[in-house]
Amino acid sequence: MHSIRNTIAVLAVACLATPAFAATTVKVTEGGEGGGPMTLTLDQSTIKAGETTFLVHNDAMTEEHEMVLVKLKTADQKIGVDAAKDLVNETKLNSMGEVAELKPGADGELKAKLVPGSYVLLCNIKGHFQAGMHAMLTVTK
Ligand SMILES: [Cu+2]
Repeated sequence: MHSIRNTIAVLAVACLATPAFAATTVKVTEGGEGGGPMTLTLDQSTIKAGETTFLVHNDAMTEEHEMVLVKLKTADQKIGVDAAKDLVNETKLNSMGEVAELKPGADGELKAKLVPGSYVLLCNIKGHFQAGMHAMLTVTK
């Protein structure tokens, strides 16, 4: 597990040191245990368009989390929750990829080429969106 984390750190440093291949890195931290409040936070909420790497860390002790990247039609688009399943209805959303089922303490990575617009990052494990696991990301030109 540590070697994976070190590899990611080395890659991130390599990217920063090579302007010709400059890409934005967004650090995503997820946390919260079953039955309690949960969080999904970004180290920056506005970034420039282009190649973007999301480095996702599950900071929870016992709970699995995931991260789904969704492009919104408008900044105020409502995210529909299927109340019976306690899940976000992903079929109605423009998903651009995800980091699936991260074990507690684990790290994951998602790369995407982002155009200007509004995005939301969310965890769609049962009940987690409603417990607070969503964050907005604005991409500018
Ligand atoms: Cu979650």
